[in-house]
Amino acid sequence: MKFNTKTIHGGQHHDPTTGAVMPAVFQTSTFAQTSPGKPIGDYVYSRSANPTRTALEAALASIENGAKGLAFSSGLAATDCLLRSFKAGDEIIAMDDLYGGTYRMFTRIYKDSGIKFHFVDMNNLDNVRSLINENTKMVWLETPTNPLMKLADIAAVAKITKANNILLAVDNTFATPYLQNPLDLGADVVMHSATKYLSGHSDVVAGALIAKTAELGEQLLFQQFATGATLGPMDCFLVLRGIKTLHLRMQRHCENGEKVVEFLSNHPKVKTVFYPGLVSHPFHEIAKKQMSGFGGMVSFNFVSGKKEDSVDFLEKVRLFTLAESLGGVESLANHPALMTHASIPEDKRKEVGITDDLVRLSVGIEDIEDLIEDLRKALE
Ligand code: P1T
Repeated sequence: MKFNTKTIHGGQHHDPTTGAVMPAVFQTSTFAQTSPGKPIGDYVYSRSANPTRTALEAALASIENGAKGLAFSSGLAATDCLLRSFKAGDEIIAMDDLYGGTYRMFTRIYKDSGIKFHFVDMNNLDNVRSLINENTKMVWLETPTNPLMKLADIAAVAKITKANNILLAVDNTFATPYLQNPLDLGADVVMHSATKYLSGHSDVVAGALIAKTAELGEQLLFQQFATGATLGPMDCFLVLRGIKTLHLRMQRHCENGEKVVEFLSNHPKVKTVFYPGLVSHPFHEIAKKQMSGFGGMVSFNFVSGKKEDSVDFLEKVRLFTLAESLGGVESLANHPALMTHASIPEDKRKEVGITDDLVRLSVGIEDIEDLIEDLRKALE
């Protein structure tokens, strides 16, 4: 099945009794049993499984080419579930630019429980090789990164992790499986903030893990069931509905993203545009190799280098809504240093390049002429 068919049909079937094309929202916490331990159907209690969630999890596994999909109450809940696989003394190597909430979880929750994190520039994979020792248990990639659009060569990192028997996890939120398939490139598990492109309509907070093997899927399923951050039936329905148009939306996000990049790149007030589709982007060659398009996320900074210019721009945009989050049909604009990445200490932010004049755009699927006009006016 091709990807554009999988988004609609992957893992899905009509309801055998009613013929309903979409699964019902099984808004129930529990399921009747005929005798103790003998449920009527396959379900017992909605934390362990719920039919609407089963439908979404099958769709997730299908679009990411994995053996098992799991749906969580947020992206961070999904990451948290994966991290529970590790114990004090274990070491994890991650990229040096990550979503602020992921960085906060690594450094303020799990570091205190004895797990050691290394944050490295993955442009040079010797940075990864030189850190590996017998305690190294996972490499965590976010590619492209939020907000600097850095990339890691997934296949090259996978060679290293496989040779050393280390798990490779990829946060595929920005690219989505429409543009990039980490499990096909050698990753073991994919994570999503399904709040973003997968659901696509800014109406739900959700997360996902997709395991390459059934064995890893079972381990994560146990962790999910035992800790309980599962996604509710209505939210599962919304994500499932969103996935059905993922390919169409992503196509337009990419088209609009490229046009916004072209406009910004030629604007006298704009210094650098961060977008993997730009030939000048330091990771462009990797992007061409592992992504089938460049997406709708664009960051840029100002020639003046002034925070006031970025704030002034963000106060002036009208069609772009100033808000956290990304990946919805509507265009959003964000100030990473003051908003989504404020939890990263200032010196660390500056070190990686999240400057006070950096703006991040999530380019939506509106008419591109209206979007450009909005940006033009806000940059006046
Ligand atoms: O917000 P939540 O669904 O828990 O997902 C966390 C998360 C994980 N990974 C990436 C790459 C993300 O961008 C996010 C959430 N990001 C935002 C809310 C934001 O505006 O950047």
